[in-house]
Amino acid sequence: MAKSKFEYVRNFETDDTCLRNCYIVVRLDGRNFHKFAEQHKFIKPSDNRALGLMTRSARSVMEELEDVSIAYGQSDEFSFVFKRTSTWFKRRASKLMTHVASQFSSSYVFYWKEFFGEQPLLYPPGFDGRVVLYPSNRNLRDYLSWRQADCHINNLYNTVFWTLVQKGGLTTAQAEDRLKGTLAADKNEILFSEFDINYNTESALHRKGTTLIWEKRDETATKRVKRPNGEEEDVAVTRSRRRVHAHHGDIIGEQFWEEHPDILEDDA
Ligand code: DGT
Ligand code: MG
Ligand code: MG
Ligand code: MG
Ligand code: MG
Repeated sequence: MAKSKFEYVRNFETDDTCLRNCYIVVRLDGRNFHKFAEQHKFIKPSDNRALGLMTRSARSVMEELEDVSIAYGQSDEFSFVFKRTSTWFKRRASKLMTHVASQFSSSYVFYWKEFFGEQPLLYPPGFDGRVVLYPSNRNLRDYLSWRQADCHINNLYNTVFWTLVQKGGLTTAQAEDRLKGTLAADKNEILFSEFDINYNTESALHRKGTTLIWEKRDETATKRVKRPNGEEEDVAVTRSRRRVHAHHGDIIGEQFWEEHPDILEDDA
């Protein structure tokens, strides 16, 4: 086929192929969610409807796109890890990132009502995206540990802060003052001695965030079958199905990785 004289403009496209052998991480973060949370009356400090919707949208990304082996989310962010051997979209960073961002954003709007019910969505939310490559299993684990540590630090702070305000009667300015310079141990102590709250038994979803992975599990369903004699009967059929499962445990230590050895690929 003859090429048009305009064809040359293709050469202006830049190559953004992700380096081979590296895990490709796409992290999304809600745009201006400080304001979005206020306007949609998110519960402080953590709103289970908002977290549930984030997780539902991330699940849609994993189910609709190829090669995401693990995703981790907290607050208004979610990270998606593509297998290091993935050749999806020829590993083009812009394609991967925009597919993740658009699938996530449209799902967030699509499933809004399932989580927020009568609370209307007041304007179309947006998410920024970035791509980061990690060449080793250690680097990838440290990345995920970094995000979970961030979740912990923010959640501990926010839990004490809002407890001081909501249960302790402090103003937000007083609570901020009270927490200035305190360490994690001090914050745990305030919760425990002043409010009888043991931080470690607070919601795991809030303390640890959400990890999504693919897992094979047996699922049993009843199926109606027709016997040779013409009679119908219900029989139990068990199938092993691969599904996205949510975890709210620690991913910094060894245990999670020992229990799920398929997520990381060999460092070669
Ligand atoms: P950005 O990301 O630079 O466009 O700006 P923001 O405002 O999205 O800032 P970011 O991402 O650093 O912080 C997330 C904001 O979202 C933070 O202000 C708290 C809010 N947020 C996230 N989840 C919840 C929630 O469950 N409840 C409430 N009340 N706020 C939340
Ligand atoms: Mg930000
Ligand atoms: Mg944000
Ligand atoms: Mg954020
Ligand atoms: Mg097209």
